[in-house]
Amino acid sequence: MEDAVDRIGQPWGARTVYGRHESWPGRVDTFLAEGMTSASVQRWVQAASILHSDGDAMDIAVADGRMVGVRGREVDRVNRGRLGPKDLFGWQANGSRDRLTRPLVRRGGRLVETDWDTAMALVAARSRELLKERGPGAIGFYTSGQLFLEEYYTLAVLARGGIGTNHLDGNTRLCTATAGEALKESFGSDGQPGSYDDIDHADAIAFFGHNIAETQPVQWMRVLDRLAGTDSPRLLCVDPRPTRVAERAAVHLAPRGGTNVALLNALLHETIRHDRIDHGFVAAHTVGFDELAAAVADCTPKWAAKICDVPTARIEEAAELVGTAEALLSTVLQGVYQSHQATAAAVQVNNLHLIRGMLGRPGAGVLQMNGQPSAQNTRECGADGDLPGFRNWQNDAHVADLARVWNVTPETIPHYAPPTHAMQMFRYAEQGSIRMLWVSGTNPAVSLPELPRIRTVLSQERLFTVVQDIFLTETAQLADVVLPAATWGEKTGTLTNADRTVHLSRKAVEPPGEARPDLDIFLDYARRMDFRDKDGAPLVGWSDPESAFEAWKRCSAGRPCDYTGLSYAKLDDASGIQWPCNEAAPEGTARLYTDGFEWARPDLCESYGKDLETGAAQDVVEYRSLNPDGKAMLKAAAYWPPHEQPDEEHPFQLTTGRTLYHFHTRTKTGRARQLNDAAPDVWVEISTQDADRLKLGEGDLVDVRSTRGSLRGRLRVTGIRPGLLFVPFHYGYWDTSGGSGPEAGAPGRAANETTITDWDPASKQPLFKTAAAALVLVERGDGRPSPAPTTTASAPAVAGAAPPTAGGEAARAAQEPARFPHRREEGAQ
Ligand SMILES: Nc1nc2c(c(=O)[nH]1)N[C@H]1C(S)=C(S)[C@@H](COP(=O)(O)OP(=O)(O)OC[C@H]3O[C@@H](n4cnc5c(=O)[nH]c(N)nc54)[C@H](O)[C@@H]3O)O[C@H]1N2
Ligand SMILES: Nc1nc2c(c(=O)[nH]1)N[C@H]1C(S)=C(S)[C@@H](COP(=O)(O)OP(=O)(O)OC[C@H]3O[C@@H](n4cnc5c(=O)[nH]c(N)nc54)[C@H](O)[C@@H]3O)O[C@H]1N2
Ligand SMILES: [Mo]
Repeated sequence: MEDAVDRIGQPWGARTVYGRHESWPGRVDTFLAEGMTSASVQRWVQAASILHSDGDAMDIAVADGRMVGVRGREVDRVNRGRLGPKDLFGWQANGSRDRLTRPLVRRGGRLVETDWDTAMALVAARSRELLKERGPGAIGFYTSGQLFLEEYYTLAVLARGGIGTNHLDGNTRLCTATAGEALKESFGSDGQPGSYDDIDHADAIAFFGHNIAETQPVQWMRVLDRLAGTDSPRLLCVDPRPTRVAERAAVHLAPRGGTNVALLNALLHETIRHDRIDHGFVAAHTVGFDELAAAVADCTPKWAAKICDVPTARIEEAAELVGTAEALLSTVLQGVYQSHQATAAAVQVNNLHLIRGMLGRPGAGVLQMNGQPSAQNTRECGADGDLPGFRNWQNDAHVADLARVWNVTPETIPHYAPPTHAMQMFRYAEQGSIRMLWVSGTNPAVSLPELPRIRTVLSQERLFTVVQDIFLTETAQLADVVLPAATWGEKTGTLTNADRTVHLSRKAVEPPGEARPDLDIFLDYARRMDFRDKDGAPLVGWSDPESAFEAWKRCSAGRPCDYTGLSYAKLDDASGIQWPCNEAAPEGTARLYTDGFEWARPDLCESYGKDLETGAAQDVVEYRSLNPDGKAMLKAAAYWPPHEQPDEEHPFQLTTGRTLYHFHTRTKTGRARQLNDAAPDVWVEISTQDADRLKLGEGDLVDVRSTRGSLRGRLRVTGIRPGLLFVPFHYGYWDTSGGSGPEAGAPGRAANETTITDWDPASKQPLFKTAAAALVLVERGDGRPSPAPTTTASAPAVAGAAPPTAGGEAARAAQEPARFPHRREEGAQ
């Protein structure tokens, strides 16, 4: 193998330079376990990454029935062979000795092992009892963005069509609810307009609250490769931290937290003032321009500069960058989605593209980004607060159509109110109307806001909790029944990334012990509950991943997310394919809205829209009068300040998020040595100015306190904007040294000990990015730096304040030149 590189120390690997409108050259990244060579690999099994929404295609190396490594798939449209650090090393967690291998049930207060039949009989018995005594509203399901399409669809059918409950949502509520909502508000339906290929063609790329370098490192490699080539794009980065993206940006704006709407309104104001508008596009394809223009008429850069606390001139430069681009690509993620005006802000990015006619052609696109690997599937299968196939719960014809697909009566499918969102489900559990909560593939005891409250909700005696996971997580420890799941590499299914690319991920090895695929668990439950359609046939009539996929195809037929042209065989052959894929588009569809906004028609749209400020749902009459012919909708929003503002007692803004090396609550990345060592414990980022003022320094031990709770970590002094603290949210109380439970009175380290129970009015996505906090010194550092990486946004402001993050021999991965001929130049990133 050539070019082995330490991919902890050099996360993005070597450059493969290319120019505008050229195709991105391949580079095949491979990591094999110690002692393994390509020759000792017995089989390569097709898969795609489940540690972000990029959809990096890879093959799993198998020897003697064990996973022994991974290799990027060069044929794939998404990554052309490249892998990021989590892709390369994360799979090792599958083989951890502490995987769950048998079901557990709570007896006499303790979780004890049992067999599947006992555990599932208990779950079914409790479900039946609750259905009889309290009705379907007593049962809730809280699922994930990390399972497979087949699993979500099965869950949606059994929950909505079988149990008949309206309480089914995913952790996608915390993740990409705003992406879905913003697309519905602007285009009438969910569905990502753009394509990753737009990176090849754009002359300007704007990142709004998206640290793509760390959270989608492979697409960042693509941007880096273009930056190193001819005719490279100009970048705009809107992020209060000095991310790697910010470093490479032509214009970096570091606004005060929660002020995105003010900034975007100023960008719209400038675009309109300079008449940088595609009038033909606006007239042909949109409604609402005059109202938008009036709403931003006073939103000058000077006005926004005060609110956002950034120089007026920088805003003008940003407006010039997005306003004069010939092909603008914008991406939006959690810096926008996890704040109080999430949908309002995300919609303004859509507006910018609409008034500039920047949609539906190469390089001109919007990516309302997803986070989790299969969040798109959670949304399209209706395992979140939507009906399957982007059907409109307020439209009786859509409900009837779904009832036809399931062969049930329309009344069977709850549609009396909007499907319950996750934050509301936890409220119902707290208040006692939900009595059974089935949690699959998510760890709310670390990832939901205000953990002291969540722990109380989950530990209640009267709430029967089922947790389906691969480890005994913080959440599983509070469960009444724990079901051991098989995971990626141990089960087969499909997943769809943020640019609608569908991948097939095949089973490579057997799961440990008695662990079972999530699909099998849901199917077992459906059988035990004996759910029937209106003719008495089984409601869930499939038995394995492929037949579940075929069932989903029937449900997706004729919908925006049409899968009817796909099959397992086709996905095996071709690697990733973008939906819609049907008779009209047998090879898939690169971009939506190349030819109008058909899905926004009143009879077709997924939603009649909401008031962006209050979240109030509009009805069909209002929608028809706003948008009778099905065009894109320009919806304006006024700026409102964050709900919680710093004050004397809590003088800092507090924001939380990710680091390159960890995934969420670290159940996988914390068990992969290379990744864990790169970022072994929590830290707190503070600006140089604040540290100097408070006489604090690198490595000092501090408490971050809010009115909800506190966490303890060591300080890292960085170029973050003054007044703001950042804490990575990955660290619950589990750690590799065996720490497993909160010691009474011991300080926590989870960011969510401090975050607030509050959400965006339209998307109901909780606010993880805007809270107020106090900082208290606990103990001076002993000269050792904080455990934060130096390769990322957490790099110390003073070079050398911490030794460079490196992975050494154990993290060396091969980078092979493309087999297909492409121009290629070498050089570390
Ligand atoms: N390494 C890694 N990659 C991941 C994941 C992971 O856990 N680890 N998780 C995946 C998932 S599920 C998701 S959702 C994505 C998330 O991907 P991102 O959204 O890129 O990640 P975050 O770190 O949550 O937030 C992005 C940035 O928002 C900035 N920010 C904070 N407040 C504001 C604000 O008010 N305005 C603006 N403009 N920016 C602000 C933060 O400084 C931060 O750099 O990543 C996916 N990829
Ligand atoms: N403060 C703060 N909090 C946040 C965020 C933030 O930026 N700041 N981000 C939010 C976002 S965007 C997200 S996506 C969430 C993520 O939050 P979670 O979803 O709670 O985090 P994960 O650690 O990914 O949890 C996934 C769980 O599924 C298990 N698992 C893995 N594979 C399988 C499988 O195949 N089957 C089953 N049954 N289980 C499996 C894992 O062991 C793990 O326990 O966190 C949210 N919380
Ligand atoms: Mo997410």
